[in-house]
Amino acid sequence: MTLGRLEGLLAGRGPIRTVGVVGMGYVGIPSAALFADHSGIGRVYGFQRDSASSGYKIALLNRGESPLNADEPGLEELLRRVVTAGKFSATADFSHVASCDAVTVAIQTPFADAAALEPDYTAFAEGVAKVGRYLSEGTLVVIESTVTPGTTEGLARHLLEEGSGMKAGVDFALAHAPERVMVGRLLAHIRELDRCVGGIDEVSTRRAAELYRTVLTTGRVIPMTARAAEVTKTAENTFRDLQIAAANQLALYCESMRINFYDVRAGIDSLKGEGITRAILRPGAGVGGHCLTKDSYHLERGARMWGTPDLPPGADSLFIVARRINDFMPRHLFALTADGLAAAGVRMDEARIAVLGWAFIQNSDDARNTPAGPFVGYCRDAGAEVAVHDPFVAHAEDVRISSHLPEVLHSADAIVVVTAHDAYSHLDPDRLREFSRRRHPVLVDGRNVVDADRFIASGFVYRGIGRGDKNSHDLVEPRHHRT
Ligand code: SAJ
Repeated sequence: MTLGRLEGLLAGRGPIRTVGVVGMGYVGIPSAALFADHSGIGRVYGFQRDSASSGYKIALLNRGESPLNADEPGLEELLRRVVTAGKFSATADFSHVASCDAVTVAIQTPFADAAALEPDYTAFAEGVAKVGRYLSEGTLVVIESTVTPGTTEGLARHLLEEGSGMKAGVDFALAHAPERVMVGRLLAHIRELDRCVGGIDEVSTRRAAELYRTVLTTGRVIPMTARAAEVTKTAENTFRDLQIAAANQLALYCESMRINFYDVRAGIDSLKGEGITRAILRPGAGVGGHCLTKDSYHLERGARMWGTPDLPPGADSLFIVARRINDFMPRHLFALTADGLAAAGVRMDEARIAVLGWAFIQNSDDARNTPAGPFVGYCRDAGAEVAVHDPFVAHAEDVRISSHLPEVLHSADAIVVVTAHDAYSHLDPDRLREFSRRRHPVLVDGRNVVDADRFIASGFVYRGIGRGDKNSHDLVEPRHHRT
């Protein structure tokens, strides 16, 4: 059997022994450390551009320390082990790519303008171009970043071929293996979650599968084409965003029909049995983070890059409508707040609003694309004064955040729960009313964390997302009230 040129080059290299990982972020660092910890791999380079914002990571990593601010079980010890063993080092010198049998690229791919489906590939393209410049024949390149379907065979392939003067699928192997890691569980997820591995051809898929088998424990390689892997990654987050949007829309319907969304949710959940599935997620103040807020746009852009899908004429994409519903929720939270203040007889432009939670997700300091941002903007645009509390997030652009709840609650006309931090799951209405010094403070529950009846009984004006059964309750005179 005559081996194709690429197969011959890979056979000539033998098993993968030297690996490069581009992008020392929350995906690249654990990935590089795990490759370095494998007995069959002799050397791993962590490539990191020496930029003002992240160049500091190079020295930190070479001391065996992690620059990630989240608590990642086992990562610091693993880094120390592989650095001490001389198997891993971080560097800004991309010329070491020339000695790598495999190079993975884990650089973020945000959207410059999501509505216009315009991603910002600046950092990604810079990193891939540097790999191309030093690429040697027979090397495997794997794109791990979440990208628009078609980017691996398109932009990435073009930059690698242009930089190296070589041809993908002939002189070097090229694949996409999207990351599925979640902060706080990075090492576990790289080892234990199944890994979709998609080559631009069979030979590339096989070589990429060989690379990831070195770090997988219970996770399996799921081979497919590069484009199928790109669609899998963007679609798995698109479907989560869709499920959240469906819960949000149903919650808005329940509010207008004066019923409790959570009764309906429990009712639907009771539908069990063979082959019956209903994923009723939770409505809320909005969808933040850097996965769900962008991956639907990558999928949409990819689908349109490959021609015009056969869809009902004039119908908006279900996935884009879902994004609009989720991005509408901070606006709805503002409408509930305005309605509550009106019921309490307080003008919005004279109101002091206490925002509970800045992080985009409970019990985390991650505030990327947080729904609290637009909500605070709407309040300020309407003339209200805003104070923000968060037990995990200390700083945010043009917002002062306090971790001292009584300070934030002082003289608050409205108290709005935006993030479901555990700190807000046992709020006591009488204490909150004392801190607020208002006879009828407003409590707006954006995450279904408070007991509506207790707050109403304590004299609060209550409003809650999905709580159509409580949002027009009568005002109760508090038993005792000290101003
Ligand atoms: N949210 C809701 N209702 C829900 C669930 C979430 O409003 O029922 C909101 C959250 O408050 C948050 C946003 O959506 O603002 C995103 O929450 P998330 O739980 O999806 O957390 P992410 O953004 O960190 O998503 C990541 C993704 N993981 C990767 O991309 C590797 C996603 O695929 C995972 O499903 C998710 O973690 C997870 O399940 O933890």
